[in-house]
Amino acid sequence: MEIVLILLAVLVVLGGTAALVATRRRGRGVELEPPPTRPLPSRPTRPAPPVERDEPGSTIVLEPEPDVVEAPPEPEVEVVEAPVRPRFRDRISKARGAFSGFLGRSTIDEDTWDDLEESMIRADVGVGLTGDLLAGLRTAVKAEGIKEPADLTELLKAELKARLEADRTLELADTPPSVWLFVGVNGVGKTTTIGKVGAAQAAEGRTVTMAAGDTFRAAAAEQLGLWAERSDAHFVRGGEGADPSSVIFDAVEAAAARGSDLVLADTAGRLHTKSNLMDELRKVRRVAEKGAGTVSEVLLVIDATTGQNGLVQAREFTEAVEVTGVVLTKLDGSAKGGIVLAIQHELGIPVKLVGLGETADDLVPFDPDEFVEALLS
Ligand SMILES: Nc1nc2c(ncn2[C@@H]2O[C@H](COP(=O)(O)OP(=O)(O)OP(=O)(O)O)[C@@H](O)[C@H]2O)c(=O)[nH]1
Ligand SMILES: [Mg+2]
Repeated sequence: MEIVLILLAVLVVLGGTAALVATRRRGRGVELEPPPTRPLPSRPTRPAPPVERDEPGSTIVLEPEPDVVEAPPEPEVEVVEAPVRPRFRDRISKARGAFSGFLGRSTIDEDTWDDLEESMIRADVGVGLTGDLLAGLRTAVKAEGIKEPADLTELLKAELKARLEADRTLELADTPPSVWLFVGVNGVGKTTTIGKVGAAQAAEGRTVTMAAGDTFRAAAAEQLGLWAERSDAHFVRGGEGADPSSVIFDAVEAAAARGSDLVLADTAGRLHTKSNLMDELRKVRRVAEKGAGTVSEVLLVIDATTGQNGLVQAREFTEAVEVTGVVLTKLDGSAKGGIVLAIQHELGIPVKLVGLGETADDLVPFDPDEFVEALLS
C-alpha cells in the first residue's frame, strides 16, 4: 500500500514538472518573437551621431534632433531650413581638386613634397608663399618625427589657419553715417556685392543709402537702383558722366539728413586710362569725408577667377587708396581659392567677405577655418 502511495506521489510530481516545462516552453515560444524587436532599442543610438561630419556649420539644425531620433525622414525636413548659408565645401570644388593628388599619398617622401608643391601652385597660392610654407613644413616634419601623410596634412592646415588670422570686422564709424567705398576693376562684382552687402546690413537693422558713384555708364546706376529697391535702401545717383566724387558727396549728405547709418558707394572700374582711375579714386576717398560722413571701409573687390592677376590689381589699388579689406568674388566656379592666402601674405590685407555665387545669400563672411578644412579634406 505504502509502495502504491509512493508511486502515486512520484507520478504526481513528474506530471507537475512536465506541465511546468511545457508552460515554460510555450512562454519561451512567445519570447522568441522579441528578438526582431530587440534591435529597435539600439536604433536610437544610431542617430546619436547626428553630428554628421559634412554638416559643419549647422549647429542649429542639430539641437532639435534628439526628439526626432526615431523618425529617419524628419532630420531631412530639418536640414531644409539650414542651408541658407552656402558652404565652402560645396562651392570650392575646383580649389579642393588641386590637392587631391597630395591627399591621396600614403607615405611622406620626395614625391609627396613635389605633389604638395604642385597642388599649392595650381591652387593659386603663389610661388613665394608656397616655398615659404614648404620650408617650414619640412623643418616641422623632421623636428617632430612625423611619418604619416595625415599628420602632415593636419600640420599644413594649422599653418594655413595661423597665416589667415586677421580681424575681419566691417568697421562702422563712431558717428553715422559710415561710408564704405567699393573699388576694383570692371566686371569683378562691385555692384552686385554692394547689393548683397546692403541686403545683409538692412537685415541687421541698419538703414542704408546706396550711392551710384560709377558714372561711367548709365546702366551701372540702374543696376544699383534695382538692388536698392530690393533691400529698401535709399538710392542716390547722378547723370551719366557726372563727377563720381560729387555723387558720393551728395549721397553722404542725403544719408546724414535722413539719419542713414551706412552709405555704400559704388565706383567705376574703368576710366580712359588706369592712372586716371587711381586719381579719381583718391579724390572720391577725400571728398567722401568732406561732409558729415566717415569712410570706415575701403573694400577692394577682386574676382577670384583672375588668379594671380588679382594680386597685381590689389597692389595698384592699395597704392592709391587705403584698402581696408578685400571682397573676393566668384570663389565658386573656376576659382582656385589659394589667392586668399596670397593676398593676405603679400599685402597684409584680410579677405573679409567672399562671394560663393550670384544671389544675395551667396556673399558670406570669410571663415578661414571652414575654408582650410574645405580645401584639405
Ligand atoms: N558666380 C558668381 N558670380 C558673381 C559673383 N559676384 C558677382 N558675380 C557676377 O559677376 C558679374 C559682374 O558683376 P558686377 O557687379 O556687375 O561687376 P562690377 O564690378 O560692378 O562691374 P562694372 O560695373 O562693369 O565695373 C555679374 O554677372 C554678377 O552676377 C560671385 O560671387 N559668384
Ligand atoms: Mg558695377
